[in-house]
Amino acid sequence: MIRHMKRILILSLLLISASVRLFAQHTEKAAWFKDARFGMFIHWGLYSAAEGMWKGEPLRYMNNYAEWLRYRNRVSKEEYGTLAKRFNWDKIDPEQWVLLAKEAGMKYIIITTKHHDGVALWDTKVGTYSLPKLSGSNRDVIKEIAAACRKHGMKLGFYYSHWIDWEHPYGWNHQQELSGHVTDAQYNQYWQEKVILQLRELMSNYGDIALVWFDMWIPYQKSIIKKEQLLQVVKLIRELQPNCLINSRLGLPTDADHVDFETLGDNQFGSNYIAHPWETPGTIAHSWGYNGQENEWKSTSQIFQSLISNVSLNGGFTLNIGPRADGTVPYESVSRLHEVGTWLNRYGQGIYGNTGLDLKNNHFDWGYLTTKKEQHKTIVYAHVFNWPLDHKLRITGIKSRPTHVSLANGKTLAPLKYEQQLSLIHIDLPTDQPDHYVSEVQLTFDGQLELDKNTVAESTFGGFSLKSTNSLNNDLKIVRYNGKNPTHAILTGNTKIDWEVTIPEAGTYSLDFSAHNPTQETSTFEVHVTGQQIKGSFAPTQKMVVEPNENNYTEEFVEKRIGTFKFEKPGKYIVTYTSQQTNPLWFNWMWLEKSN
Ligand code: FHN
Repeated sequence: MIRHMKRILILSLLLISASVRLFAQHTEKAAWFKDARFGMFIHWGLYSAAEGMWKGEPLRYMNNYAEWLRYRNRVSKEEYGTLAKRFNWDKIDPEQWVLLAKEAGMKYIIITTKHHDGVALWDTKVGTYSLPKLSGSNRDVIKEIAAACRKHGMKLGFYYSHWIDWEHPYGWNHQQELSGHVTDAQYNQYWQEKVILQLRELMSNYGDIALVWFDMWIPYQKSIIKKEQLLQVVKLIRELQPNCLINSRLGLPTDADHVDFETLGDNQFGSNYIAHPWETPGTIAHSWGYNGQENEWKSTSQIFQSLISNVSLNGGFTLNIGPRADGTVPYESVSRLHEVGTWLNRYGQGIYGNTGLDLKNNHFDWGYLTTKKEQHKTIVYAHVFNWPLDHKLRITGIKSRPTHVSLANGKTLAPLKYEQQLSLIHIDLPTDQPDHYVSEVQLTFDGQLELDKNTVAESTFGGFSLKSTNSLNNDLKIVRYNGKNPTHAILTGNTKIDWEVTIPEAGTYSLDFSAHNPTQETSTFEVHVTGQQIKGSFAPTQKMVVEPNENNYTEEFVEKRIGTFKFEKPGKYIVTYTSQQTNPLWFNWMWLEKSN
């Protein structure tokens, strides 16, 4: 019996160490991806030539994705194929895309080798529905971009639409929900005679491929795809390109075994620190493929927000452009990419190879922190979007003492004065910010950083906002009004919420309370800190009018001063809220601020 148990123990240890090794291998494999942080997505295909318009009619329905034109506007396969004649091969030069990505400071490119329309951009031997065959040209843009990437030291990834294919009679097509499904056997026919054979070509004939980017945004269990089919794809890629990364939109979770990095939703940016490799695919406009009617170009500062906020949560950003059918990239994209590239050239040291600090989400109201190790030092970069009017940058959450703090102006660094009180750092800034988009303050530390993960961040101008999102209770149910910004937690029954606050100076601090009370009765509660107690009460609140004459009302959150606390000395304190509510109270925040 004991021998049997020993054997089981040894076996499990072997298994654990094998999977740890496997995970380590995969993490190593993805190391370049974690360092790169910024890449270019290119949506280019037959749809680029339609420019979001079919016979005078713009794209149908709510989603203006120009690459969906064939499906949305119900265009026949044959007519759609004629778009290939609009391609201007004299002008098309994929090397220009690679050079643009380089200028923009991007480290990899992902190009659509086959989008949902089923058209192969390369010279596939699987069928005749490919851009070279339909256009009658002998150009293989995938071969050309692969060569240009090699020439310019750019990693190359392939987008391949595995789940949806509107060309193959048995590929997936949303309409099948109404018109009757293809059978599993038919879908498998599509899989074996198109997906597998085409992926084999792509993995065999184009040199080293850094990643394959699949595109299914529902779990495979809810789709027609079978797990064995996905595993077949994984096996094929692992065999032919052992270093190639696979993204989670393959349809399997990020487990290092089958999937090497996670892809969030389109234009969905991180909301918390994720330890495994991940990225957001985002568009520079609304559409992915070129749309002549486009009017939703993202601003350069939005691009910085997207990139830097993701890096601060250990993620990356793959920014899409949609070139036209003559290969040119719209001016709106080029100008933005040049601006981003100019900034990255000056300040990229705080992006490439950086990760985030594992602090509370949305910690700072002025920008984001990123960090990287350099020999025995740790550098923290404060990316300041919102230059504080009082010229004091408040960084909360780092206990280690910086050896120096400086302001970057391109590659030059000017020392800055600072003070540190436990894990609160106050840095004196000059009146003017060096960069009109994002300025970078560098903090250098010897060795590893010691963090103070739980303490509430000090706001610009001082003061602490004790919210449902930065308490010590991770299980609070947080409500998001518009699906995005967290607003409140609905408190009922016995409630206790704690916050850790680092008080910089002794003195009296006032406490304001913001909530909505949807009931008819006044709610009561207590707030404690080091033997002091404030008893609070909160009367019913009303609705408020959002838009006049539209019967559009929302709950009114109001604030009131509920008392003061005396802190005898600076230091760390726990602020505790307690209540026994029979009726729900919609808690918003408490604001703690020095009053004298
Ligand atoms: O339907 C596609 C869309 O056209 C585009 O390719 C994006 C890129 O992430 N993926 C799908 C929608 O999520």
